[in-house]
Amino acid sequence: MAGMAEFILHHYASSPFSEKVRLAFGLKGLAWRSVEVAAVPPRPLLDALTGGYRRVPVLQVGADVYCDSNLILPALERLAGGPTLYPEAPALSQALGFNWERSIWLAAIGVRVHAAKEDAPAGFLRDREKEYLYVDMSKAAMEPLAALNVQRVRAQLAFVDAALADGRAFLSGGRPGALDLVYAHIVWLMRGADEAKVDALLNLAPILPWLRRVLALGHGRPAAMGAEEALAAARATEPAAIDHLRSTLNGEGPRIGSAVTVTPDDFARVPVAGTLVGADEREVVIHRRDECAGNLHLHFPRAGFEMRAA
Ligand SMILES: N[C@@H](CCC(=O)N[C@@H](CS)C(=O)NCC(=O)O)C(=O)O
Repeated sequence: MAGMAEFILHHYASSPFSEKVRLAFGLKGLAWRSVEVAAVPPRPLLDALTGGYRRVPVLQVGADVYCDSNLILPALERLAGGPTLYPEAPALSQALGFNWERSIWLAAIGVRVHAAKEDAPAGFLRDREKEYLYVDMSKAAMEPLAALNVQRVRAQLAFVDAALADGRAFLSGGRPGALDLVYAHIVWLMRGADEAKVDALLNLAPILPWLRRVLALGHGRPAAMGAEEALAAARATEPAAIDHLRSTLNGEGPRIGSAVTVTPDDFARVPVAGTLVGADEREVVIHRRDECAGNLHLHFPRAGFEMRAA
């Protein structure tokens, strides 16, 4: 099953959460298939796999679809070989990563927009405001908060400065891990508009050697794949048996076999409908059947998502 199936990442180049996953491929030295999706929907072939989950990145392994980088990294750790993504305290690293991304996402976008010379294209701004961020990302709307956003980001990055001050190569010590990737991809996003400006604005000099080490992990070995081919790969196989969850569901909440929706609780709150086939305190798995892709298991993290009876 998964051991034989290829890792297929649906992503686009400028997506920071995708960059986190690409760096995880690099850290592990993995070969993978790269399906480039549009930065602005519609993405009908990806929707066929995800049931409408609207965000990127998405990892496909045969007929198993992993939504959200916060589940994709643990899934890679379980399914792939190579160096560990969690050289220290895996659960703490996941908790800290989750909270860092959550707490800083809007401010980081604000810094990026502030550093950019021009607005993003109108269609992009419209889509992100209506369907994803629920905030206007134009310079006109974001500029009034620029100084505050710099403060917010700077206050968090001070922890990174301090963590690296003893001369360690990576946040957890001598070996790179997921924690490095979650901090680095947000800094990568902000610097994307104008490196020199952002380096000065955020006083990044003390952490640039670390950032360069993390980005030098690279992306592993991607090979391009078409979206049609990815759909065919899902259709050609059945979802893997669910044997990795720690417990079955008990107590409150929908029962296995019942109809549910799973919805992000922050951005792009699009419900995905299916039949609950597995859940523990970390992950929920739903089954859905798609005309083109066949039987699918969709995997979501519990943190940051809401499961409800449909
Ligand atoms: N918590 C999610 C966040 C993903 C996310 O917000 N991705 C951005 C791109 S980096 C996105 O989907 N933007 C809207 C879009 O591309 O449709 C994860 O870790 O995967």
